[in-house]
Amino acid sequence: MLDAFAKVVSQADARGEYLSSAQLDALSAMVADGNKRMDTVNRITSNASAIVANAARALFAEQPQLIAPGGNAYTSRRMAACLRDMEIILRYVTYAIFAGDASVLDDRCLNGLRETYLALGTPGASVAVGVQKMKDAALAIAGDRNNITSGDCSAIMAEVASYFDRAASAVG
Ligand code: PEB
Repeated sequence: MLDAFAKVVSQADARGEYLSSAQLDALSAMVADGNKRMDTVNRITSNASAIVANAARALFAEQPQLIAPGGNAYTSRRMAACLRDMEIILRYVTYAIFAGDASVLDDRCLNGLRETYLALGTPGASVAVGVQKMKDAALAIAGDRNNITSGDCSAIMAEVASYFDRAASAVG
């Protein structure tokens, strides 16, 4: 598992090079904008259950076959597993945002997930739709301009979106 700093160091070390000034500038910009990252993680984390519950409700409204008898989220055991899966994915996305690097999400959550869903007979495409719905909710909450110092958040919002997209395309 790497963060943005360790990633740059390991890439430079693999080439036996010093850190370049472009790399130093990029990391320095990341530090300068660090409060945006922390606020984003804090907002998503403190609204995690609402993000999961609303995304799941919207998914089941769109794909009611999932909760109909015989569906992949039918019976409270499967429903619980489904909500838990969405919560796990959201949690790893918050780790990736915090670290500024996708490797924790890749290594500990997404690696082999598609195969797991195939083996379980769980529709990965539906999980991907649920992840996209979490993305929309998380972006709305993290990008809310109320009660926050106003500034340009487009870079961190695009980064947040990319981790959700990564999770969705890993299973969809
Ligand atoms: C991945 N999910 C399930 C299982 C595993 C995961 C390993 C099998 C074991 C179990 O049931 O607990 N676990 C999960 C994960 C990590 C991990 C992401 C990452 C570290 O360790 N059903 C639906 C929806 C979808 C869903 C489309 C959006 O209809 C999910 C939610 N996952 C779902 C369901 C099961 C499951 C298991 C229903 C239970 C499947 C079954 O037992 O029939």
